[in-house]
Amino acid sequence: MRIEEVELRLVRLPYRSPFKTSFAEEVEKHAVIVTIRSEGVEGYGEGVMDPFPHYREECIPGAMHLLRGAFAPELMSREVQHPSEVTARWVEWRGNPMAKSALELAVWDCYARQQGVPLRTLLGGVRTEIPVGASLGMNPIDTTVENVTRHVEQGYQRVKLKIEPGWDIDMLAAVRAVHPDIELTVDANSAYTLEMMSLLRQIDEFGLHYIEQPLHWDDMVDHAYLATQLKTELCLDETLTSPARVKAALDLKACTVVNVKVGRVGGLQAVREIHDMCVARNVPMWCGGMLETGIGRAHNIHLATMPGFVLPGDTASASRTYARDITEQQLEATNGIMPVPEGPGIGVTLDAAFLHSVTESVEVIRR
Ligand code: OSB
Ligand code: MG
Repeated sequence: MRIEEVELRLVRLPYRSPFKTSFAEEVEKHAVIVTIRSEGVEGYGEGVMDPFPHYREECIPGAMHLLRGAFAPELMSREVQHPSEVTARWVEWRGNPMAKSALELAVWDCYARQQGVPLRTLLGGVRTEIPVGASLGMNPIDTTVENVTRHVEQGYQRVKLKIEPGWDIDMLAAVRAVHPDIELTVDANSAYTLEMMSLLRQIDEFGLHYIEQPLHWDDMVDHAYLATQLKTELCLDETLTSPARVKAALDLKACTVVNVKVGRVGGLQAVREIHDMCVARNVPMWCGGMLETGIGRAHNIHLATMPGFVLPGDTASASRTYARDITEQQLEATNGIMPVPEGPGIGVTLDAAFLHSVTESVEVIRR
């Protein structure tokens, strides 16, 4: 395929309610929506960087600089035979997996649309619907218990609670008092250290399936030690930024569950490599989320159809997060099951008028 244009669009979409984690309280989404145009067909990708680097170190201004000045011009300078080869062409620019992923995803979508097949077919997906859980931001304890109850009633297959030191034991005790047996996990987004071992041992007593990223956002060694100290399994998120780092984390036994986010690991080809490695080692995976708009959410659904995604992920109903999404199709789960959007590519299209109303800036880079 010959790519003629890359469009970079910054959008700002309000959340229905603020999303509070141990690292930030966010009231709106800042997304980079990438559109590529090739032989009359468009393809869409989404960048999950934030304006400032609170989750990992990438941020929107840096990603825009690289997309505009490096990845997009390189992509248009030569034919693409297959989307799986694209990110390998950018290895001379180190790191920056989220920026690379935003553009690579658009290439996969465009290629699938040109072939007239759903993206999941190109990925060897085996499911036409995926099991989903939900990630709940931090709220007062009574609100949290109500939120858990509502999500359980809606059929979500697991509930994940955001925690931080001081926002853990009482909250978990209150949730477990009402829901002793539900599939429950916690996500600390790097808020603990090994000095807090007694707190971590208390968290260990709540029958959680796993604890997600308790320690430093780039660490493996301390997580490997922590894993020897707790009964509860560890799942890494922030630390896993490439197939090589997933391999290192598994070799070190720093985690036994893998959260895959396509942006964090550098695109769908990286996801495929991680997938095959985890399947070969019998390591359960699930698809994480970054509160994506309908574009990124649709990509997440397609990738989670691959056979190794055996645990319910975070790709919940869009309506939990947004009053109105930028896609014409609303991505909604029923009874903890998210259908895969039908049609070629990722199966969703942009709602042009609404997209326009939430756009901050647009730039088009041409061959
Ligand atoms: O750590 O999984 C995370 C959202 C933004 C940044 C990091 C995380 C999250 C979530 C929300 O937990 C998942 C979602 O609903 O998309
Ligand atoms: Mg996480």
